[in-house]
Amino acid sequence: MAFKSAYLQGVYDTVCKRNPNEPEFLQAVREVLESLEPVVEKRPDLVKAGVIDRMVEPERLIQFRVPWVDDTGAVRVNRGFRVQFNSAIGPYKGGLRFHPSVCASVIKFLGFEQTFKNSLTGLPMGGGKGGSDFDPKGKSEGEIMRFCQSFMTELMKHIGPDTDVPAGDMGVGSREIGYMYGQFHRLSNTNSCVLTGKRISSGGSLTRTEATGYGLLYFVEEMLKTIKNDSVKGKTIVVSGSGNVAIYAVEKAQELGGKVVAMYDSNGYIYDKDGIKLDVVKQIKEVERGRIKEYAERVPGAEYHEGCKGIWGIKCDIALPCATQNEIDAESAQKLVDNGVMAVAEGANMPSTPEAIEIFQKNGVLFGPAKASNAGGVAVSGLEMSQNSMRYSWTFEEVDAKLKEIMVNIFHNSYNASKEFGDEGNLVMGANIAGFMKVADAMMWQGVAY
Ligand code: NDP
Ligand code: 2IT
Repeated sequence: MAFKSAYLQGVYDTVCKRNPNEPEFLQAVREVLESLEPVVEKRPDLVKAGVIDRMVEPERLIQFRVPWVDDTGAVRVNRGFRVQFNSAIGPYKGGLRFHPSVCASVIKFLGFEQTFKNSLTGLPMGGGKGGSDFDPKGKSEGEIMRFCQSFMTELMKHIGPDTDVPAGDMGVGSREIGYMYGQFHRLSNTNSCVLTGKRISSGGSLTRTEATGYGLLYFVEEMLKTIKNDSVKGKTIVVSGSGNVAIYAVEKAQELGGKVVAMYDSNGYIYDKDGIKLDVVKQIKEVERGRIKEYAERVPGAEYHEGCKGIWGIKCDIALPCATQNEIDAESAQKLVDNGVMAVAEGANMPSTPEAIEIFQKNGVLFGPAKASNAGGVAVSGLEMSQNSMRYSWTFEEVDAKLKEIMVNIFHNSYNASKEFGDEGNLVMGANIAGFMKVADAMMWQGVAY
């Protein structure tokens, strides 16, 4: 569909021309530009200053070779990336993803979205993202460590506590952050805050592990309360994925009285009508690094099904996609709607296709877009940076309270922006506009600096 504004159409056409074969990046840009239609009408000054034209072009994209030696002595080569998308409101900030699907398109869509997400947190963080097509699955501890060390040996030339502060994302958890931090620490002879998601003994923040999942549920609870005078309590919930975000989304959902009945990994899904036993999932995934199918072997009455898509056919009140991009397509969205889903909120980045989002919105399903609903992880990363600067640490309860306040504010700022710009309750539009405004303001104030 064409844009109403000829200016936005021109911006999008240029992005398409400059970034051929990058479908994920174009998808993320298109969604934001569509949300900005009412903004360009009201703010010709932003158009004149080329703010949007500048925002869709990354400030810097670094691509590098990552050589390492596997356990057989063979030399292996992977590709590393860091996109430094926008630093108008603070140092570049965003995770590192290790997954075979990583390419420039994926890293750029993530870095673009991160800019608006970080703005929504209210903390001074610009947008960045990075990673590698390295696949941690099936690698030994030694291989993971050598890869991480090689990756950081190059990445460290481009990052710093006031320049760019990476963290984890898919395939990068505490283990990988530790190996990268160790290498940076050794080569720089500093203990500066150059990564977040650190272990507590090395300057990490309490609640960072739980932050994205917990934050997602704080967002959902506030959305249900404000729009439907309802809550998570008593709701049947499906959560996709079984990694960091999914596990702590399940934990908080259960604490709030919800019943989570299904989860998956990239091989298949489990269904437990009595409610997922999270200690079993944690043991399999966090301790043993095993496969989700083992859950059904350990818990009587639980089922395992090969393949992922079937999970969206399970009847539920709330669906929380927490695995990967485009995991909910139109067909899956329609199934959820037909089964009476009332709310969908994104823990993963861009897990719903544009067609799926349209189906949710047309059918009155409350929809929390990733930029808003999964911002809790990076928010606590921001709080980790604050604590490191202060040489101080807050308690779990203190960080958790700040996280909750940030998520509640993100919901209301997004909701209020949707009202102000004429489409009350459209949180995709509201979050995009609310995130955009702060970055745009900073770019206007700083002149044509970037
Ligand atoms: P993890 O690596 O801990 O977990 C990823 C999960 O998603 C695994 O269960 C994985 O299964 C599954 N998965 C990956 N690819 C696919 C696929 N193609 N089909 C089905 N399942 C798949 O990552 P995180 O939990 O950290 O990240 C999950 C999502 O949340 C990502 O989109 C990430 O960008 C986003 N996110 C993460 C934040 C964080 O703080 N970690 C913050 C905000 C967003 P398998 O093990 O089989 O690969
Ligand atoms: O997508 C995300 O927001 C993250 N992976 C978290 C980034 C961070 O810097 O904590």
